[in-house]
Amino acid sequence: KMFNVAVVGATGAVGEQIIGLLEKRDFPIAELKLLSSARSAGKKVTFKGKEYTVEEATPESFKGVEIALFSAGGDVSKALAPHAVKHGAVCIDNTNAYRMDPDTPLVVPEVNLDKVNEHKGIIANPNCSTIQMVAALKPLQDKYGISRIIVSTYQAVSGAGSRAIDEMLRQTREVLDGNEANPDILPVGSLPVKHQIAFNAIPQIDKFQDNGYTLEELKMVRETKKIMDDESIDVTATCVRIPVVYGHSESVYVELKQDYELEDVKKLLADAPGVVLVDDPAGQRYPLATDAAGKPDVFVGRLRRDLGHARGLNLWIVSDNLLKGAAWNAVQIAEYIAIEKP
Ligand code: 11C
Repeated sequence: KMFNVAVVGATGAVGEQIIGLLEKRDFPIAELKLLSSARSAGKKVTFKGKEYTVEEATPESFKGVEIALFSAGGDVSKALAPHAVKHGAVCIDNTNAYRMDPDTPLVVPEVNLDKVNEHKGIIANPNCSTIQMVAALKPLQDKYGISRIIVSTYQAVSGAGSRAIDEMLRQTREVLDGNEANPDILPVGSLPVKHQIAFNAIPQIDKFQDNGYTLEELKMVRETKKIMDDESIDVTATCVRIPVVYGHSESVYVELKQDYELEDVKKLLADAPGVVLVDDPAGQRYPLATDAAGKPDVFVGRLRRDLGHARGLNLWIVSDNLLKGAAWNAVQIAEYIAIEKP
């Protein structure tokens, strides 16, 4: 069977990757609609050698659409996904709009693919920094149980969109030319205070909440519990933006519920779906954002036992935030719906 597919946010950093993956994976598409906000409507996008004109997304755009992939921001998903559902489409939403809605499955295929079958029209794709962490930790949860996670992230600017990439590159040139860097977008486009990202580390991703955490940090806490289906896991996160273009890196400390042997954990992760173990201290080999960029996998290394807590384990987890962190996870779900679902 072939499907009528819509991509909402077709000109964005994630939308571009989704379109590239649909082409590369030869997704069974009958008709493709490329949609965007009014601002980007009219732009041309090539898919399988054919030029498409991006149209403004409206409630009526979804007539006849069977699978809709949304990545145009939470407000667009809130406004339009219900219309797409009314027209009979299954929506895979890359935004924060529906993730914590109890009626909406929050899916990382390597962790909880079965939840897709419970959808009521919308399936949420988790936040990029959450996806790569839970994909790597799931085998440990299954074998040993996890009581606690402490994560610090080193996140690429592409997570804040293509304009943030441009800003980082521009500021780098400004500083190298001996000029002042002009912050314009980061850390949060809609807030008045801006900070330099070139040659810097900004400990703020998204807006601060009343409890002193940023929304990005709370996404990691809440989404991890929901995807791993265990409210009892203690999760604490510190999310930091660094001047890397593609690939989020994470220092993750986990406390397991049962004793473990390091060699068993290595074997478990080496065999885990979607995970690549790169852990060779003698050869100075470990996951790097520059190696992960452009690849669909989650890379894990620097495995070592905590020096104080016998069931504590440290890991370094890296993945391309636009691929497994967003577009690839969404297309995996779409492929399940279109091709594999019983
Ligand atoms: C970032 N994680 O790196 C964000 C981008 O909720 O899907 C993804 C935001 C989201 O800035």
